[in-house]
Amino acid sequence: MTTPARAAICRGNTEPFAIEDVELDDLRPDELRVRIVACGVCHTDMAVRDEQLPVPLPVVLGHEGAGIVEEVGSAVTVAKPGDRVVMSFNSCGTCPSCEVDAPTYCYNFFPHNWSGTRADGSPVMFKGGENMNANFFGQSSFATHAIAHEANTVKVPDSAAHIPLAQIAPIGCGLMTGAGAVLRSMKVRAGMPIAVFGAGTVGMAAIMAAKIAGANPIIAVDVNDGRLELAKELGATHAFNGKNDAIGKIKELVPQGLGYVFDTTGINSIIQDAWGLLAPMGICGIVGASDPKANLTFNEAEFMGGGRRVMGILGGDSDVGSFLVELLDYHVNGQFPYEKLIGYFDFSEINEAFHASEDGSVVKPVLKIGEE
Ligand code: CXF
Ligand code: ZN
Repeated sequence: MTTPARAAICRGNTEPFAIEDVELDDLRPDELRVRIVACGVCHTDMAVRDEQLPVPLPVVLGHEGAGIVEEVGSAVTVAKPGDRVVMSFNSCGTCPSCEVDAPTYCYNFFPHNWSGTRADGSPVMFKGGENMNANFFGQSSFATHAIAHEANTVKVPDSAAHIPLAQIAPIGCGLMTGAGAVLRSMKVRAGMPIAVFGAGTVGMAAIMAAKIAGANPIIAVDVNDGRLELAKELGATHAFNGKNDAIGKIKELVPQGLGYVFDTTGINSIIQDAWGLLAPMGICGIVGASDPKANLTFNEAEFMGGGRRVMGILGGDSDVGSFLVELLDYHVNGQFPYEKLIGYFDFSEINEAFHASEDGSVVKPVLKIGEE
């Protein structure tokens, strides 16, 4: 017997999202049905809407969901009915990357996250009896209810019981990516200088994490002065506008070079300028969505000679479960104050929430979908 739900259907960028009736499939052993309380909006949702990623349309998006578990399959151990949970991306659990707790590099990422169905091709959602593409990032949380999986569900720890789920929801994607890039991928060392290019959700999370790691100085670069002010509130010791010779100013501030540069812009010229700032053994982390046809060039001798590294990063090398709990601990302690990035919208305002992200007026829109 299917479960009725309401979901925001994405039919591409020529039509607004429309909230319509759908039905969820019965649960498989490793699945949970979650009543969604809130879901963050991420640029990856926009990339799918704009058909820049190979996700079939129409589809139910949303991959930063949080809610209350209603029912679990027979093999689920991560949570039980009534638990508060937050969801992230899905993974197979058995490939060589998953085996070493690196699920962001899951060999089977596409079928588990972007195929519109379960990995075995079966639908998780129907609309008027017809199959509907869903299971986006193993959730599709722009809906009143979602089917999630053992691998992408995290029980909210009791230490965060007082934090509203609407505030917890966005932790499973961009925030995790920026913080994980600093703490897990690049393993930023205390006392070392870092520059973060782009002060969106990922860049801001990287700045907060750089402060946690004890990096110094922490330099934020963006073209929006408002964002630079916020970056300073969150931990940046210096903030330079990219339109005003930020590279020259960084060279002046740290003449010996930077231990780390982190690019969230995906813009070739910025990445090339950024890695030109690296000190010996410096690491350039790249995470921005770039033009798939773009290639970077670099001077081989400069890289090899100084032991410099370029590191492609997905999802901040998060292992999902323990890293999200660690980030929630930092949040509860006030060391990861990402609530300053959030603007809340009602579910019915989903189109306004997307506009607010795109015009830059809100760093992290969060849709409030149901009661806690
Ligand atoms: C993802 C990319 C793959 C790992 C987790 C995060 N980005 C989503 O927007
Ligand atoms: Zn995302």
